[in-house]
Amino acid sequence: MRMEQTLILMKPDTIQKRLIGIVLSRFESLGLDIVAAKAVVTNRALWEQHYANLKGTPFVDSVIDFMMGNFNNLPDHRMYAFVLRGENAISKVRTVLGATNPEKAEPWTLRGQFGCIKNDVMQNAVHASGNAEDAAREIALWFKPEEILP
Ligand code: IDP
Ligand code: MG
Repeated sequence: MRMEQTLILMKPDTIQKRLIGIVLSRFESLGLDIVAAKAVVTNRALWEQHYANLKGTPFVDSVIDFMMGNFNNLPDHRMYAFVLRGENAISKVRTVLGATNPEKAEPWTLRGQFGCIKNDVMQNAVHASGNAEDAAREIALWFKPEEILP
């Protein structure tokens, strides 16, 4: 068992469907602590850094458009970001999150329940860090050290 931190972002489909509370509740139920939380107006430069690991893929630009809310007609480029902390937080969250493609996600997972049921891999409810290296990079990108509980 390892004490870990992971970055959570509520994707525009979750924001639009007003499911943030339910999603957060599922993470709290895992015994994880919310150690940072904020609402942010994002810009493309931030997303390009966040999705540095997707650079060069044919879909990175459309993922960024989607995350900026351009598909959902949200009133601004808002995003809700959280840091969760706990034993094996990264893998616990990924297990509850389910497969990237909601159509392939198990029905008890967040993506299985709240992702787009049609084969739209973009509308998959939540971003969560994939591994410890990504988590450290992503948390440093979205939060200043003093915004995270000690
Ligand atoms: P993850 O969110 O499960 O970690 P990643 O492979 O890191 O999945 O991809 C980041 C995001 O990019 C996914 O959540 C999904 O929204 C989008 N994505 C992944 N693969 C594709 C694809 O083949 N076409 C379009 N969008 C994709
Ligand atoms: Mg990923």
